[in-house]
Amino acid sequence: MEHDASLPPEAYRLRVENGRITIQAGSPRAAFYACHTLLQAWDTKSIPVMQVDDSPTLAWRGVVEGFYGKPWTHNARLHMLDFMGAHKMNIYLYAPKDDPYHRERWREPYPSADAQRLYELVQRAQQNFIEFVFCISPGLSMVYSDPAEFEKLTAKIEAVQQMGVRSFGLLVDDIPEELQHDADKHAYTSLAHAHADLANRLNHWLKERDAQSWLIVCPTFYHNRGEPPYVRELGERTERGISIMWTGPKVVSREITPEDAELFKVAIQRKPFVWDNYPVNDYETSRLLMGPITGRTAETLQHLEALVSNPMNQAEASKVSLGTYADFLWNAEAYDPQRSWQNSIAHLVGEDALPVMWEFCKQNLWTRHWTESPPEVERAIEDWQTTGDPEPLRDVLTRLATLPRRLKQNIQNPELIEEIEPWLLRLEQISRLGLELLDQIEEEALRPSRILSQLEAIREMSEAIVCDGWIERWIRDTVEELAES
Ligand code: LTM
Repeated sequence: MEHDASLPPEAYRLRVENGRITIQAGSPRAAFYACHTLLQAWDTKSIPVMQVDDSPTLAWRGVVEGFYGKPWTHNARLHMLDFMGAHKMNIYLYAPKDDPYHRERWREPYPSADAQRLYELVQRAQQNFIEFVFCISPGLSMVYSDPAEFEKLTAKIEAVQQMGVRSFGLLVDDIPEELQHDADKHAYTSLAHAHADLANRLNHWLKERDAQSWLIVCPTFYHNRGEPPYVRELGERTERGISIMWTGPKVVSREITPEDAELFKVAIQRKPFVWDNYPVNDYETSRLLMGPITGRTAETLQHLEALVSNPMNQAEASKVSLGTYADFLWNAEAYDPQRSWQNSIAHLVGEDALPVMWEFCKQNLWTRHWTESPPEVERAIEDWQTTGDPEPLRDVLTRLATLPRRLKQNIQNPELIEEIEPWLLRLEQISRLGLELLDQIEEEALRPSRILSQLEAIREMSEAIVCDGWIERWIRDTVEELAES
């Protein structure tokens, strides 16, 4: 293994030939990635002869733990950092909205047990060559112009700096869109003025202590095409070198085009740092988002500084789409969502369990922001409605009803099973009820109140939605129609 200073920092050359493995790398991180490529190619018996010249499409690729609701557990985070390292992701933003010390109680220091856990995360990130970004969200209550408030902010940051962290996020998303305090209304002409001033002061404070430090700001208006005056003013007033986040044209952006990125870039006078709200499900906790990332292109990435995915509250389940993010961000030109999706699932659950897990993922792709073509069962329902033949629909429902059992038999990942249990249960119960309805119709023995009360009982058991809710709707509509006629 040798250092080759002529290579870009994350690039490596890997040769497996003549019984020798040679790695030339632009940095220790690149050498680490070369080793992971070797591990990927190793089938536990041999490593194929190969020549790999590799480097990423985008410089910063990773995850922002930035959702509302139950934050990930400590173990889930540790495993996530290992997962990210193995997938050549290099940045993790710690920003769980419901960590009280990150947002509501931002002024207070972390209790020692929490600080210890944070320290362990920082260490684990370092082992995986991941930039750990500690984020703080003071905007709900901070008096920006008050020097005492600034001192509290820097005291909090200093404690994390001492853990070896050099990158910080100042997040002012999801706060009032106007200045709240009289002192600030006197000191500043606008919210953007206050945010830029705070960011600049914090950046100076950081740079004085460590010239390599990095400040990333998430603005209050983070989803647009650069139109709000706030965005332009923030871009103008915030010093170069401070990064500015953006979620695309929408909060949850189905697409982020190069044109969108260019417009926002011009407004903020730097490349945007994308906070990508997929596969996050905090706005619709009844759903899982198990699809690959789509709607962004290699060309989009040329306009960005970084892209981090905001995942689901379910850390393990999020790894399906995160694996596809990793592929896309590393080699966007070659990215094939379907192939990457299957590889990602296989990596998570093993080759043998791929077909059954893939089947499960296909039943969990929809939210109101993220629509896909309808599930297979919807087509089977339509066919039944037009032909009257129940058999194809019976086949689909039988497959769905047995999917949870088949999945549990094949998957050795208890954390994943625990996370997706409500959706497994719903899939089994609702498919069985659908089968019962078909039987009753066939036997001309429909018992509407029995079916509807079971439907209600299933609904009350959990909020989980599978197959975009098609089976529930079909059962209810069919029973009501038949009962009427
Ligand atoms: O997206 C941003 C910058 N902020 C919040 C996130 O914390 C939240 O997870 C997502 C999805 O609900 N939406 C937001 O506005």
